[in-house]
Amino acid sequence: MEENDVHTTPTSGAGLVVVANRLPVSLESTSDGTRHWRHSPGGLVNALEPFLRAQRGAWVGWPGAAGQDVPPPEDEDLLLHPVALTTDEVAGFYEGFSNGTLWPLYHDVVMPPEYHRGWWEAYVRVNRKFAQATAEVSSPGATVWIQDYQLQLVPAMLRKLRPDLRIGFFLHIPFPPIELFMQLPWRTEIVEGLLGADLIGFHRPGGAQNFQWLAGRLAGLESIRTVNETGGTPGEIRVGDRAVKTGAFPISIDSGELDRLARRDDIRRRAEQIRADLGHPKRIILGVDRLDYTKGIDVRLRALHEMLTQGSIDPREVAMVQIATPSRERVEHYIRMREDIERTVGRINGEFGRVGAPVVHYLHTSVGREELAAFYSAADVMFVTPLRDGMNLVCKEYVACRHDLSGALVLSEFAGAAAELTSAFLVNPHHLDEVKTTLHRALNVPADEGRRRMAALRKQVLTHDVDHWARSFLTALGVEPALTHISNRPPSAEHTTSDSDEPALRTDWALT
Ligand code: ADQ
Repeated sequence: MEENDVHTTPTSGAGLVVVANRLPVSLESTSDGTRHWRHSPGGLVNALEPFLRAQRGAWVGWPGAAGQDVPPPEDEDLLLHPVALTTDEVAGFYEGFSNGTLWPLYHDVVMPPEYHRGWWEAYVRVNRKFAQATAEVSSPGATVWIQDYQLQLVPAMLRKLRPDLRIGFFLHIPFPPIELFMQLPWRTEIVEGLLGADLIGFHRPGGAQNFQWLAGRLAGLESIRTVNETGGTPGEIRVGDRAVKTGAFPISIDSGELDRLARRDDIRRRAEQIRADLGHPKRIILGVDRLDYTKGIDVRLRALHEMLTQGSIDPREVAMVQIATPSRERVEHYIRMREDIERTVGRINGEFGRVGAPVVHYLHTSVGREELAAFYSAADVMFVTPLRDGMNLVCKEYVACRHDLSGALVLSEFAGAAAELTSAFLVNPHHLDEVKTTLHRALNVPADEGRRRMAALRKQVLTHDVDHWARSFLTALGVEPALTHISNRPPSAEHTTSDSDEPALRTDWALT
């Protein structure tokens, strides 16, 4: 046992604790040198903050700026517990091991992962900091829910410090194929780190299956039950006298909130304005992503370029909008990718645009929820082509905004969401000709077929929202559903009368 592992159980603290790389607030500096906290909304924050507040829970995370040790904002319903990181730790743990090793390795080595001992050491050190911070804020017997690939060692470290806790872990990115995971020099340490949890959740059953196999191979552990590919049966691994559960919990969005937003008059007017600003093209194609090489933005642009060149798309009739949030701007792969994408946009507009009428409208920015809902409402085709994606929330957001059943979704088979959204125009993003023919089909889909597909997609997205995800996970972890602040919205007529004959993917094994 390491010296740092000695810990005493506090007599007070929070009964429900979320641990994530980032806090739901970030510390920002203004030009005059003053620093202030800003709420940073996002899928995870929207999903977890309401019921954490209802429980007067705690959130442990990094405030997003190196070397800052500023007390967090006072909040009587939610204890914010910052984990301060040094500049070296940000470089080694975050930019290095998390985003230079694990991110590409877990995304099918779309870019080559780099393996550096110094990055690994920083990852271990920072995971220990998170485990210690969590041990300090958790009440006796508390439930702790650890999020994502940056914190895979925290479950075992925390269990050593606080064996009284109930620990859940959820991985938001894909768990890789076995032969890729086996590349990792620290593969056994990662598997053993995760096995400190009582429940390990993945988006897809395949991730849970791979993990179970690896637990046998690398940690010599026996699986009591294996995961069923339909997601219907959870797996269990025997670790000493504990049983570690694994299973699939596909994450989702607050679909009800987006549905209501898209129905609002001001959002509809804004969508009309967007169409007008684009020159009333016959068809608008939309891409919305973090600027990340896994998202396949280059695939979209290449397909569009070839279609324009071959004449299968008329540049006077079609406009594409690509909204790309700046992301990981100090990491080398991201710097080069941004240059490539912007060069391709320039090339397409140079060859096919006219004065005042570019074909591709590229916005390197983040937009607010209302503006995003207006863009989703304005777009005829949502173009989602990741080479690999754990889930992909953008495609679900688009569907939630299409209450009039118009619009078409082109979706990569390599997004976790493809398993649920089977009525989308599914496509292999590695096959450029297929991407082109699929985009063509989506742009020209007959109205009846389009409505039928969208109705089926909406049925899935509106009935499997983020509350459903959180409740499924916590129930499987053994937390009473009543403890969670889950809305009991009655399903709207539309949710129950879809004309789809697609069976919805069963995602709620934990409740049965
Ligand atoms: P991400 O890789 O960030 O998430 P995604 O699931 O698509 O990918 O979520 C992105 C979120 O950011 C969406 O809510 C989207 O609306 C928002 N967003 C993207 N671009 C934006 C822009 N320009 N302006 C405003 N908002 C923008 C990781 C995994 C995913 C997994 C999620 C949740 O990589 O596979 O679905 O976590 O588990």
